[in-house]
Order: sequence, then structure tokens, then C-alpha cells
Amino acid sequence: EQANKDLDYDVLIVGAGLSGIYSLLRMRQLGLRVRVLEAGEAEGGTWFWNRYPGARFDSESFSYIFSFSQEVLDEWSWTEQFSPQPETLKYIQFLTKKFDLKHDMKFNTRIHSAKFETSQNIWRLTDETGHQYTTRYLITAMGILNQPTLPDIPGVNDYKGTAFHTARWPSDHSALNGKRVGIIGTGATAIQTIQEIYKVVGSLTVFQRTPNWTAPLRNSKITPEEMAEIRRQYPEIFRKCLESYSCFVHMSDDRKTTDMSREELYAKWEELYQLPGFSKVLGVSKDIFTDREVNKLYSDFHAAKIRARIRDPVVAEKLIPKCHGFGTRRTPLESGYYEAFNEPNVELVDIKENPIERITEKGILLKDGQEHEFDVLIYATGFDAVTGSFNAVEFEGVGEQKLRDTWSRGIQTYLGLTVKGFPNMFMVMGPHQMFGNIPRSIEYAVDWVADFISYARENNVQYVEARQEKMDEWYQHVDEVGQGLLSNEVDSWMTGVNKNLKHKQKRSLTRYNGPAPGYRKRCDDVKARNYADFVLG
Ligand code: NA7
Repeated sequence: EQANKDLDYDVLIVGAGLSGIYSLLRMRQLGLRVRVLEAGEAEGGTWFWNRYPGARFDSESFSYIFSFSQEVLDEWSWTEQFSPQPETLKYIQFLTKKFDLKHDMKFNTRIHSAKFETSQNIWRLTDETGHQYTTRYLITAMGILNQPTLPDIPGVNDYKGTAFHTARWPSDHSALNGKRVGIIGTGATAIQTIQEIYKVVGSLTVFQRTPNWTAPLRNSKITPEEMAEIRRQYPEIFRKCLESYSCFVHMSDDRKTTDMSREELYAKWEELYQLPGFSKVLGVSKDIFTDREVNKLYSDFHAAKIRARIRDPVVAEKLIPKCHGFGTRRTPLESGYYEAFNEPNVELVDIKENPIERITEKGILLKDGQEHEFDVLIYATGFDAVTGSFNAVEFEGVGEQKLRDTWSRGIQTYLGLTVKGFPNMFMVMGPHQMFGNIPRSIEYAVDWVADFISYARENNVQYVEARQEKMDEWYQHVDEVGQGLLSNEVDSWMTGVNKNLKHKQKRSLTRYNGPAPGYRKRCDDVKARNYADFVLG
């Protein structure tokens, strides 16, 4: 106890997004001295940074939030089935205010390094201004998509017009009005952006390298009466989430696709297609994601839907993915994305066919010699996902080992929550956790960490470190549950690939692909065995 008092904090949390907010709350409940350090100028994390027009949940608002506080569930009302970013940010601000969290948060504080000091079993963090903070425990709550990456295209710095990444959208949303705009990328972010901005820009040119599968979101308003009903349903909603594979409200079809007649199958798919949200991704039979032929059938079903929405058949074919099947990458949902390409001010440039030669002072020069000139260039080019936020900080563990180096040989974790050699450090939404319904994963992870820290304090433990053999077993398990999934045979941020980064050209196992109930059971068992999988000192 005395030793703890010499430290600045008992727990330091890096990041003031949803993970950091709940971590702060739980650590406070344990009576610990705790502080959140956040690079941004306010709380919100993902929902603070990603302010591009059209940014929103594509999970049902009422399921993609915290369940821990009945008061919050009673007091907060959602106005749309799929919450737009400004409303989500307000929800986060509401939480911060309600639990009076702000005075334990330090903003504009980007962590440069975090070093474990074996002599005292403490972490010493240094921010970019050189200020240091000491703590017994470190919780990383940095998010899985927080390091934007610009395209690795020659000339990116030559462009003289306005250019920005979608995660750094300028505050003046009218800046695009009437302008000649170019956008690189057709991932989830680009899809949400394009379907909004084409309505206000003068012209929009979309540079597409790989088309993405996307299907209708079918958003709608939530009336006060509907909200009252949702409130009554909350226990049922969260129970469903806990039982389902990746914590969503949608249950998969237990039947095998091949056991259904064609009529039955297409009737089912048509029904799912008409429903809001991820039903068409998560409500189907699971073999769609493992059986190539079945996946092809389902992809063809969606391709036909796309063709029916686009006037120009050449454009339609370009927008239909040919190299990966439906649901094998993170499947974004759209509201009028395809119809945007029917508008006279929208042009699709297939850069697989006609690659970008370079970015020039005025715009984009293509291989065939055509130069597109723009007033604004938008990079919807994604993130150095999952490990990017860890690589951006110099984490140094026992024996001066750098996390960056350790993971460059392959990501290793125990339960996605800890890493051997980095004692007293817990990761909320680190690699090898579930990337399904993220708030559900956050709540579980933070509760698990809180229980562990509480156990350590009650038992006078000042050092907790995962054992190597447990990490090895865990890795084997993560590998096993990822086997056979078509998504793991496709390059995407979920399989650790970012072609703009030299060290991320090859696929790696970044996430836990097994069922969430099984994951929780494993973690619960570790707790029940009094954390014997860890070295406790
Ligand atoms: P994504 O899903 O990683 O998408 C990035 C997009 O940018 C994708 O279409 C890429 O094409 C494209 N891209 C990236 N670099 C280049 C270069 N150099 N040239 C051309 N095109 C490029 O990121 P998002 O932000 O859309 O979504 C991330 C997650 O946020 C999303 O899954 C949601 O969970 C929320 P590629 O496919 O690599 O050919």
C-alpha cells in the first residue's frame, strides 16, 4: 500500500473513447486513483475523430451501447435506429457528464512511450511534451481503428488543394459545396461519405481499387413510443446479444444452406434483405462464410440486387466485387450508395484497370495520361488497424523488449487482454478480442480487468504477467477458431493487411473469430481459477 502511495496513480488509462470511459468508471468504483490520458481535445474516441458526413452506426443504436447502468438506459433516448455520429458523440458526452468523469481525464495528451520498470513493478508513461506519469496498472483503451493511413501513392504531398483523411474531417461541413471533389477508397467509410456528399458537391470522382459488398441499412426514426418499447425490451435485447455468436441482436439460421430448397432459400434471403441492419449478414446460415460454393450463390444474389439499382451496366459490373465473396470483409451497410452512381455529377474510376500514376499539384494523374483536377481530395483510405495504435507508442516491457518488435514476429496475447513480458498491462479491444458488437466486448473486457485488479489488490499482488505456455495455447485456439473462414483468406484490415504499410502486406490473425459465449467462458474460468494462468508476485 505504501509503495502504491508513492506512485502518481494506481491505474492509468490511455484513451477516452468508450473503452476508456467504462474503464475509468470501474476503476473509480474500486476506489483507485485513476486518470485517463487522451490525445484528442475531448472524449469520444472513434466518435470524436470520425466526423465525416454520413458517419453512423450500422448496428442498432439500442444494442450498440453500454448496458451497465439502468439509469442511463432509462434516461437516454435514441432518435434513429442507426445512430448518426453527432448523436453517438452526445451519448458519450452524456455519460461523461452523468458520471462526472471529466475531471479524471487529461486531454491533448499524446503518449509517446510506456516503460515497465521491473525494480518497482510500475509503468512510467511519457507524453509528447516529456511529462511523466507513474502507475501500478496500465489499461490501453486506444481503439482498433485510430491511426489513419494516407495512400502510398507518389506525390501525396504535392497536391496544392484541400486534402484530408476522413478521420480528420474539417469542421466546416459546407467546405465541399459546389466543389470538384475526388475521393480515394471504397471501404465502409467511403461508402457512408459518398452517399452523403454527392448531394452537395459540384462533381464527385470516386477512385476505386477494390469494390466492396454492401447492402441496404434501412434506417428509420425512433418515435418516443418506440423508444419506450425499446426500454421495456432492454433486458431481452442484451440477453440476445450475450447469447449470439458475435453479440449482435441478429441470430444466424441454424439450417445448412444446402439443406434448404431453392424456393425456401431465396425466400429467406429476400426476407433478410428487406430487414434493417446486419440481418442480411448475420441472419443467414453460417456455411455462407465457410463454403465457397454457397458463398458464391449468396454473392450472386447480392450482385443481382446491385445490378437492378444501377442504370449503366458497365458501372454496375465495376461496383460488384469479383475477387472476394459477400461477407468475407467487414460488410458495411448503405443508404442510397448505388443510386449515387446514377447521378450525372458522380464518376467511378476503376484504378485496378487504370491505376493512379501520381498525385499532382492539381489532382490525380492516371496511367492512361488523363489528369483529374480537384478543389478537394478526400482520403478514405482506412487505418493502420488494431496494432497501429500500439505501434504508435513505444511500449517497453521486461528486459527492454519492445512490443513493436515482439509483435513484428507475430501477434501474441493471452485472451487478447494481456501479453507476456508486459506485466500489469491490460488491453481493452486489443488484438485477439471480438470485433463484433464492440460495446459488448468492451463491457466484458473492462469488467474482467476490474475483477483481476481487485483480486490483485486484495491479495497484495503487485505484479501480474501472462505465462508463455498459456499464450501459446491461446494462440493455437485463436488459430483453430479462425480456420475455414473465407474471411481469413481475404486481405482486409481485419486480417491485418494495409497495403500502404510495408510491414502489413501479409495476413495475420488480428481478431478472435470464435463464438463470444465461448470466449467469455474461457476468461471466466481464468478468474475462477484465481488467475493461476498468470505469474502473480
Ligand atoms: P477500409 O475498410 O480499410 O477501406 C479503405 C479503402 O481505401 C479501401 O477501399 C482501400 O482499397 C482503399 N485504399 C487504401 N489505400 C489505397 C491506395 N493507396 N490506393 C487506392 N485505394 C486505396 O477503411 P474504412 O475507413 O473504410 O473502414 C474501416 C472500418 O471503420 C470499417 O470496417 C468499419 O468497421 C469502420 P483496397 O480494398 O485496399 O483495395
